Amino acid sequence: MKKALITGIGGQDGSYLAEFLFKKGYQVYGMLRRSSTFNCQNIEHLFNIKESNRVHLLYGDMTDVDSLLRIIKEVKPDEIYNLAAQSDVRVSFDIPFYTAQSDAIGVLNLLEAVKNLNIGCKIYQASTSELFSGDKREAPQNEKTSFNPKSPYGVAKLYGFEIAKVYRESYKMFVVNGIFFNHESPRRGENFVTRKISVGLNEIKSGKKEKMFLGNLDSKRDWGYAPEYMEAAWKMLQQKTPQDFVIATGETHSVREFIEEACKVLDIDITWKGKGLNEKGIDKKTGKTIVEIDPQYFRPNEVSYLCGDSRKARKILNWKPKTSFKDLVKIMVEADLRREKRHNICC
Ligand code: NAP
Ligand code: F7E
Repeated sequence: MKKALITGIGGQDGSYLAEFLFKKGYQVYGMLRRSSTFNCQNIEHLFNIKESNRVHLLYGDMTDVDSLLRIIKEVKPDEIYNLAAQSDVRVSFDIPFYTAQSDAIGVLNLLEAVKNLNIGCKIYQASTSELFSGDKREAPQNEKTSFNPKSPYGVAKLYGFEIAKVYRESYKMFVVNGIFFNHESPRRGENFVTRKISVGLNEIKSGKKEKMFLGNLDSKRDWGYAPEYMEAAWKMLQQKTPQDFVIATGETHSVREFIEEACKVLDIDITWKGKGLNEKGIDKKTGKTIVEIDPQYFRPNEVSYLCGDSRKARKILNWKPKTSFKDLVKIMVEADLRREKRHNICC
């Protein structure tokens, strides 16, 4: 039975990947960092099923090389999926040192641990479209587009990308970078914009709050559905030779479009009034303002336009996205609607 180690198993991607590998018959090991509050909501269900002895959790941290050595020595995985990271781009401007420690040096810690233990396992490194500048003239972005990150997060991830390549080329290790564009789901953290909108509009609809505050509504992202992206990560490790891939839908939408689509799902008729910081989203039926701009959500620097070209993955991995933008929004908003209803019954 193949053994896979997932760092960041409790996050959005880690939880979907754990499910996917479990279904494929893997013995799944997840690295979790210690927290004062329970941080395994996304994977709880995996422990309530038959054969739950195929999922194991171990405490460790990307910034603590000793914990990585201990875990890798104990597990001896065939595949490692390095998903653990301080993944919030805006927050990376507040905590750039920690972001560099976990997202850049953490990758080096992992590669060194595998090299020194001489385990010979395959490694997937979670890279990102935040490596690109977001300049529309360079879109759609693919494996050949130049990198020009705009945030401490992007720079830390660029180090992770390059050091993974260096270890692949210097030590003949099987290490691959997945340059993944934004991918979302009902398990997305609530501070990322898609989930913030999905949760926020449901709370407005149920009367729990009056309005929500957002940042740059004109920013454009290539949003896909997270579980499909985890299949691509697995496929990348099943290739004969290690290579990097862009994974994206090839469609781009603005934050404003995401809000409009989410409003349709909840039968809210939204109209926009004003410009810049004074722009407001108004519910036509009630006349109430439901969206306002708060400059605290702007970033010191922004990646404005992302649209990925995943032709290489389509050809070599035989991977393509299945969920449309419209369906993704529906999946997320309806999941939060059910959650909101359950919550209202319980409280
Ligand atoms: P996520 O939900 O934020 O999950 C990240 C996970 O990493 C969390 O479980 C977190 O644990 C853990 N973690 C953070 N710092 C750690 C550390 N120092 N040591 C050990 N664990 C640590 O992120 P995601 O959306 O699943 O993304 C997975 C990976 O893909 C990340 O590396 C992200 O940067 C990258 N990525 C994501 C996207 C996307 O659109 N989702 C696109 C491109 C790349 P806690 O729960 O304790 O915080
Ligand atoms: O922002 C704009 C914001 O935080 C998307 C991470 O998974 O994907 C993610 O990074 C856009 C940005 O994701 C708000 O300015 C407007 O332009 O949801 P986000 P992200 O920064 O694209 C990449 C690929 C990763 O690798 C990262 O780990 O939405 N925006 N108003 C807002 N964003 C947030 N968070 N909150 C707002 O109120």
